[in-house]
Amino acid sequence: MAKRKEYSIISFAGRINAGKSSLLNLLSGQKDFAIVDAQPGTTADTVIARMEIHGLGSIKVLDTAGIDEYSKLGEKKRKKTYEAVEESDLTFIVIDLLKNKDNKDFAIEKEVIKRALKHKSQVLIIYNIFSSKEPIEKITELENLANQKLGMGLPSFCLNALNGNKQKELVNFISTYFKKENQNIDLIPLKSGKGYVLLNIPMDEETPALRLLRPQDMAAEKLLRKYLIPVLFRMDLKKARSDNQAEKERFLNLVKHLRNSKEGLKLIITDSQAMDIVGKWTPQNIPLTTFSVMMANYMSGGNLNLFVKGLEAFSSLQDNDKILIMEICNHNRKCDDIGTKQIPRLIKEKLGLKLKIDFSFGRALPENLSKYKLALHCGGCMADRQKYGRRIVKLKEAGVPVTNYGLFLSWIHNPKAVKRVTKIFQR
Ligand SMILES: Nc1nc2c(ncn2[C@@H]2O[C@H](COP(=O)(O)OP(=O)(O)OP(=O)(O)O)[C@@H](O)[C@H]2O)c(=O)[nH]1
Ligand code: SF4
Ligand SMILES: [Mg+2]
Repeated sequence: MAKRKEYSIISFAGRINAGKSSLLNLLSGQKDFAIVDAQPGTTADTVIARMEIHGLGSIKVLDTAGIDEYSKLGEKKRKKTYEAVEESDLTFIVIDLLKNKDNKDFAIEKEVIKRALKHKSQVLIIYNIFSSKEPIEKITELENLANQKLGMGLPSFCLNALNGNKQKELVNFISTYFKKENQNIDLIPLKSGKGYVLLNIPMDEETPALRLLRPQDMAAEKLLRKYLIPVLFRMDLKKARSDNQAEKERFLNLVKHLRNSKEGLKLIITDSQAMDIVGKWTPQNIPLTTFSVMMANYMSGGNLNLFVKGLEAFSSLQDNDKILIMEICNHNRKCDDIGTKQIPRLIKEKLGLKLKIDFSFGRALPENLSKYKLALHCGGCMADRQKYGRRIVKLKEAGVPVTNYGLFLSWIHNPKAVKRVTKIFQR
C-alpha cells in the first residue's frame, strides 16, 4: 500500500479562460499536463495533479472549471470549483488583468475568496498578463487598482502564464506567502526512544489479504520512525467475546511480557470494534486508544474534543430524531458492517432509541444537513485531511454535532473509556 504522505493541496480558481490550466502547466514544468485551449470552458471538471516541486515538496494541484458560466451546467461546474477551493490549503485566484481592467467589483472572485477563507484555505492572487507589450508601470497601476477593488490585502503576483521562465518566480511567490499550518499533528504523540506499542488487529474473512489497513499501516510506520517497537497482535474476537480463557490468556500474557520487558509497554492501540474486550482486559494503568480515535485526532488537525463533545448529543436524542452516519469511501460491506449494522444496532439495543438513520457514503454530502441532530463520522482514513476538514466545517455550519465511530464504540460499552482512549492526545 502506498504510504500516506503529507502534502499540501493548491487550487487554481477564476473565470473561464483566465489561464488557470496554463498556470498548472507552468507550475508543473510540463506544457501539456492539463489541456489548454482558447475555447471557453475547456476545463469542465476539477483536474487533479500530484507533483513534487523543488522548493514546495509534495503537492496536489487542483485545476478547476471557470466560475462565470451561467447555465445549468455552469452551476454544476461552479459547485465543483467551490468544493475544490474549500478542500485546499492554498487557493490561487487567477485574474486576466487586462481583460478585467474595468471590472467594478470582482464580485465572483470575492465569493470564491470568501468560501476559501471560511474553510481556512489561504488565498493568493495571480494576475495573468496576456500581453507582453504593456509597459510595466501600466501593469503595476492596474494591479494596485485591482487589489484595491478586491480590498482584502491579499498578496498578488503578475506573470504571463505561458512564459515557462516564470516557474521559479511562481514557486518563490508560493514559498514566500504560503504558511503550511497544521501539517504537523503527531499521529501517535509518544516520545521517540525505547518501548513497545501493541497494535491489536483482529482479522475476519473480509480483511484484505497481503496488506494492513491504512491506519494500522500508518501507526506502524510512525512508531518505527520514532524507534519505538510496534508489536502486532491478532485477537480472535469471536473467541474473546465468548469469554474464551485461552484467548484472554494469550492477550494478557503478551501484555505482561511487554510490560515486564526492559523497554516497557508504552501504549496499546486496538481496532475500535474490539474495544468492548480490550477495554475490559487491559489493566487501567496501561495507556490505551483505538485506531479510529487516532485517525479522528489526526484528520481533524488535533480537534478531537469536537468529537468528544459530539457524544453529548446522545443525551438529548429522542425517538424519530434524524441522525447521519457518514463514511468517506464506499468500501465493500461485510455482513456485520460497523456503519450500517453495528452502530445502528448498538443505538437501538443499548440506548433504546428508535432513530431515523440516513447514510452518506462517498464524497458528496446530503443537501440539507441541518435536519440532523447528530452525525457519526468514520475515521476517514481514505481521505485527505483537507477533505475531511471540509466535511467537519459543513457540519459545524449547519449546527450538527459530530462524533466519530471509534469514540462512539468506546463510549457505548463504557462511557468512562472515552477519557481513557483520548488521554494520549490531550497533551
Ligand atoms: N498570451 C497569453 N495567452 C494565454 C496566457 N495564459 C493563457 N493563455 C491562453 O488563453 C487561453 C485559455 O487558457 P487556459 O489556461 O486554458 O485558461 P483556463 O482558465 O484554464 O480556461 P478554462 O479551462 O476554459 O476555464 C489559451 O488559449 C491559452 O493559450 C498568457 O499568459 N498569455
Ligand atoms: S474512509 Fe472511512 S469508511 Fe473508508 S475505510 Fe476509512 S474509515 Fe472506513
Ligand atoms: Mg482550464
